[in-house]
Amino acid sequence: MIRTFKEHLIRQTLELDGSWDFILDPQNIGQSEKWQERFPQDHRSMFVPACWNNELNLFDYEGVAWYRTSFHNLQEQHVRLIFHAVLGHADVYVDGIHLGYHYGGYSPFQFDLERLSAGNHELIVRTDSTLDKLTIPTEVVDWFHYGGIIRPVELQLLPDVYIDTWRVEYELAGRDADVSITVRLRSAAAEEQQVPLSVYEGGRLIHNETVQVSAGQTSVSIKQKWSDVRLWNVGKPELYSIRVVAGQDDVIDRIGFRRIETKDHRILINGVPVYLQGVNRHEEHPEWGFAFPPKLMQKDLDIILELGCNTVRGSHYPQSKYWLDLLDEHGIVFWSEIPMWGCFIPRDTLGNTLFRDRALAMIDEMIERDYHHPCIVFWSVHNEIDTTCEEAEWLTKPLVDLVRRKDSSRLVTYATMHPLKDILLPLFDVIGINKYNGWYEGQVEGFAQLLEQFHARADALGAGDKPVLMTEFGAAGIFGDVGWEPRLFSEDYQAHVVSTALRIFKEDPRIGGTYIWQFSDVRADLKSSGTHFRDRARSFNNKGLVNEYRKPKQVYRTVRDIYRSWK
Ligand code: GCB
Repeated sequence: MIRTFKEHLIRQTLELDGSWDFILDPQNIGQSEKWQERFPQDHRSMFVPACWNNELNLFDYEGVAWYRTSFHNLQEQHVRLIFHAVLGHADVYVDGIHLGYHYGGYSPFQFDLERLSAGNHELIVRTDSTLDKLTIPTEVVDWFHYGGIIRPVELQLLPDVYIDTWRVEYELAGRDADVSITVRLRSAAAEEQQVPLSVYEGGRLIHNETVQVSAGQTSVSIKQKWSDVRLWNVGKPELYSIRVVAGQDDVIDRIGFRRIETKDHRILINGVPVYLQGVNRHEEHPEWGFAFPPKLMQKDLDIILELGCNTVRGSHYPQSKYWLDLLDEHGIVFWSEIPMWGCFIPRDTLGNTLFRDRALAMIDEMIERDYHHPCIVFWSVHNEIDTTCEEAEWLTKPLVDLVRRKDSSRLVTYATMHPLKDILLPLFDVIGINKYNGWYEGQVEGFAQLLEQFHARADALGAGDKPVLMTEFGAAGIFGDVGWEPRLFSEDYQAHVVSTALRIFKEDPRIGGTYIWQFSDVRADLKSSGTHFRDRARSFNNKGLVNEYRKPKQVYRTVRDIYRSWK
C-alpha cells in the first residue's frame, strides 16, 4: 500500500507524548487540595500514552490519577488540544484553569484555545477509571479495566480561519458517484474574510472557490459527479486521498467507494454477497494494555489474514485509527461498537438518562472520528444487554436513531444474548447473536436447534429477512493443554467446539457470517472474574485462537483450515 499523508500537511502539530509527571489520588483529595494549581511534589513519571497498570505494576488500582506536562507556545496563537483517548472521566486544566470534562474511553475529544498567550503553559489532567452503575462499561465487565491516557495527546496550531470539521459523503450508482464534501470553517477573527478553498483528489485539483467567512462558523458544501470510480471491495480495496485546503489550513483523509446492502440474509458489498469469516479482537496486550503499539497491530493483522478472515469485530470499543487504516488497506470489513457491555447491567441502569446520554456521546464520537473509513460496515450500539425489557427499548431507540441520523450508508446492529426472548430485533438492520453452546450451556450440536427456534421467532416478529451474524461463540482452551481426548479447558475441546459450530452456522442459509470469540486471550478483570465468571484461569479469558502473546493454539490451525477452504 502506498503511503500517504494523513490529517494535515500545513497545520503544525506538537506531539505531547512522552514522559509526564504522575501521581495517584486514591483518597480523591486532589480537587479539594487544588492539585490543578499546585501539583504535588512527590510525583513520579509516567509515559503517555500508556496504561498505568502495566507501566507501574498497578494491577489492583482503579481510581483517580493526575498527569502533568508543560509546553512552550512560541507566540500568541490559536491552539487545538486533542486527547485521542483517556479512560473514564477526564478533567483537563491549562495553567490551573478548568478547560472541560470528558467521559469516555476510546474516542477523541478536544479543546480549542483561542489566542493562547506566548510562553510556557502547564497542562494537567485528572483521570478517574472508576467503574460504577452508570459508567460504560459498568462495574462488572469481562476485560481488564485499565486506567490512563491510552492514546496520543497533541497540540495543533490553528490559523485565524481553520477547518473545524469536514466530511466526504457519496451516493453510488454502479461506478458513478454523487460526491458531497462538507467543510465547516471556524473563524477566530472579528471581521469577515475571503478565504480560498481548494479540494484535491490525490494531487489533482478538483475544486476551487473563494469563500466569504464571517466570525464564528461558516459551512461550505461542494457537490460533484465522479464517474468510473474504482471500488473498495473486500480483499481488493481501492482508496482515494482527499485533501481540503482552506487559506492557511488543510485536512487530508482517505475514503473508499463501496455500496453496502443486505439481501437474502447476506451482507452485500458492491452488490456481491460476502460470507463474513471473522474473529472478535480486543485491542489489548499483557505488556501494553489498551495502549496498543502500531507494530503489534501489524502483527495482529498478519495473523488474521493468515487465518483466512475477511472481517473483524472490534470488541468491545472503538479501536485505534491505525488499525482501521490497516483494515482499509487490506479490504477487511470492520464492526465497530461502543463499550456498552451488558449481561450484568441492571434494568434501572438501562433506564437511566445519564447512562443513555453517555452512550449517545460515545456513538457520536465514534462516528465523527471514523466516518471516512471504508472498512467499517457496521455500527453496533450495545453488547448483551437485557434486551427483553422495556428499559432496553427506551435506551436503544435513540441510539439507533442517532446512528441513522449521522450515517445512513452503513448498517446498524447489536449483539444479543437472548435470541429467543429479544424484543428489539425489528429495530436493527442486522442481528448479532452471542451464544456459547458447548461452553456456558448445552452441547455445541445444540446450535442447529437454537437457530431453528430463533428464525421462527424472528419471522413471527417480522424480522425474518434480516441477516443474522453469529457474533460470539467459542470455548476456553488453556495454551499448552493438549491431550488425548477433548475435555473442558483443553486446546482439543476448544478446537472441537469452534469447528463444529462453524460448520453448523455455515449450513444455515440464514446466517451471514461468524465472529469467533476470540482472536487472542485477554487479561480478565480481577474483581469480576472471581464473582461472575467461572473460567478465568490464569486471570485471563482463555478463549483466544492465539494466546495473549499471539502464539497459536490448536484451534487456530483448525479455523485456518476451515476459513481458507471457504474462501
Ligand atoms: C461474552 C462477552 C465477551 C466475553 C465472553 C466470554 O458474551 O460479550 O466480552 O468475554 O462472552 O468469554 O464469556
